[in-house]
Amino acid sequence: MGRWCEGVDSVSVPSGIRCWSQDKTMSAGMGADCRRLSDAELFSAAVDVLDANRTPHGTRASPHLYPHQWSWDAAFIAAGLAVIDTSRARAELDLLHAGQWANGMIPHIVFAPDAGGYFPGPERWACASVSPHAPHGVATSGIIQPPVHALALAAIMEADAGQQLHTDAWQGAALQKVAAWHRYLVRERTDSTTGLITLFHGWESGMDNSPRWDAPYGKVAPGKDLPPYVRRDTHHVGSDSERPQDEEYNRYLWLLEEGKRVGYEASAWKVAGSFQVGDVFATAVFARACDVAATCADSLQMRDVADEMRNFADGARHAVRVHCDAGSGLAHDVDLASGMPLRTDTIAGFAPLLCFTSSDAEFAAAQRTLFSADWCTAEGLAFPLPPSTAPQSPAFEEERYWRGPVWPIMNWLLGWALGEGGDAEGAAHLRAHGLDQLRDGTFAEYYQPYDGSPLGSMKQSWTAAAALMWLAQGASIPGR
Ligand code: 2M8
Repeated sequence: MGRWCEGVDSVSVPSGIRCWSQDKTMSAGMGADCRRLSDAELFSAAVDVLDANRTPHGTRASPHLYPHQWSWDAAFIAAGLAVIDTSRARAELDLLHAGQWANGMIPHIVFAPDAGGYFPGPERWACASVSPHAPHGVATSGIIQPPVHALALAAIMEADAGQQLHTDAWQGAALQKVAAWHRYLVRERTDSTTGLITLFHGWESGMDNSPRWDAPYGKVAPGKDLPPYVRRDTHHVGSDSERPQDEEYNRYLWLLEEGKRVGYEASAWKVAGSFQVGDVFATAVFARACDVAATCADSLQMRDVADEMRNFADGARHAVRVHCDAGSGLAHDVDLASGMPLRTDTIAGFAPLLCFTSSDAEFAAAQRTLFSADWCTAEGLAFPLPPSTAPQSPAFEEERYWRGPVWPIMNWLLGWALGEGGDAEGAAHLRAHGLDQLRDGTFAEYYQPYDGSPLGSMKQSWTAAAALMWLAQGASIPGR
C-alpha cells in the first residue's frame, strides 16, 4: 500500500484512476480499492509539503527540481500560506520582494544563497554584472513571470483582518512593491500596438514549452557561440518525455544569452530579441491583479495608487478584449515580430475568465468552452479538468509538461477567477474535481489527463498551496 494511502478510510478512488503513492510508484495490488486522502488528511499532507520545502530563504518551488523561489509560485504559495500562517505568508512575499529590481521588475527566480541545484543558476544569468537595476546581495534571474502577486497580498490582508492583526504598515509597504512592479509592466513591457504584455522568453509566460509559442520559437536560432551547458531538470522527473526537449532547451539558453547581452533591458531587447510575443494570458492576469491591487489600496486609503491601478486595469482589459474570438471566447496571443495571431488552443486561451465577469460576453463564451467536450468534459479524461492544451489539438502531448498535462495550479486560478466573475457553479466544479485529483497525496506538478498519473516534480509547493486554498473554502478545516 502506498504511504499516503495508509490509514485512509473513507474516500475511494474513482473508477479508471490508478493509485499512486507519494514516491510515484503505483500501489501494487490496490487497483480500484485504493483509498484516497480525506479532506483532513489532504490538508495536513499539504501543510507537510510546505513545511518540508521551507528554507530560511523562502519556500522552494519543489524539493529537488526547483530548489529556489520562483516569482508566481511564491505568490501562490504565499496565498496558500495565508490559510495557515499569515506571518509566514508575509515573510514569503518579503523574501521575494528582496529580489525586486530597482526598476520595479520582480524577477522570475530569486535564488537561495546556498542551494545550487538548478540550471541555469545565478552565474549563467549574471544579472548584477550586466544590469544597474539588479540587486546586489540577492541573486536573481533577469526575466519575468505572470503578475499574480496582488492576489497574494489580498489573501494575506483578508486573513490578517480575519484574525484582527494590525499589519497596515506591512500591507502599505507590500502594496508599494506591487505597484512598482505594475508600473514596470506598463512602462517597459506593454506593447504599444497591441496593448499586450511583451515577453522576450517563453519562460516569462510560466508555460515554458506550451505550443502557444511553437511558431515564434521556430524562428529562434541558437548561435554557435551558445556557451555549453548540462541540463539538470531531467534528473528529477520520471521520464524525459515529461520535460521539454533538448532542442527547446537550446533556445531557452540562447534567449538567456540575448537578454544578458542587452542587460535584460526591455527597450534594447525589443530591438534585438529573436522571440517577442504579446501574451494575452499575462495581460489578463495583470488586469485582474490591478483590480485587486486597487481594492487593497482602497482599504489602505491609498487613493492615488487605487486610481492608478484601475487605470492600468482598464488598459489591459481592453487589450484582452480585442484579442478574443467572439464564438469560443478564447483569447489569442500575438507574434509581435510578424503581427500574426497565435491561435493554438491552450489553457491560456481562457484569459477572458480572468479579467471579465459573467455579464461580459467574452466571459460567458469562454465559460461555455471550458466545460464543453473540447475541454473539461472531453472523452476519457480521468477528471473533468482542463488539460493545458486542448486534447483534439495536433500539438497535444499527454505527458509533456505544458503541452497537455493537467496543472492543479491552473485549475485553482481558473476556479478562483470563475468565482470572482460570478460563476459559483463553475468554481465549485473545478474545486471539487481539482481536490479529487490531489487525493493521491503526491502533490504533483502536473498530471497525465487520461490515467491521472502524477508527473514532473512530486511535492510541488504551489500544488500544496492550491489544496489549502480550496480546502479553506470548505466547512471544517482542521487547525494547525
Ligand atoms: C517551470 O519553469 C522553470 C523555468 O522557469 C523550469 O522548467 O525550469 C514552469 O512551470 C514555471 O511556470 C514555474 O514557475 C517553475 C517553478 O515551478 O517551473
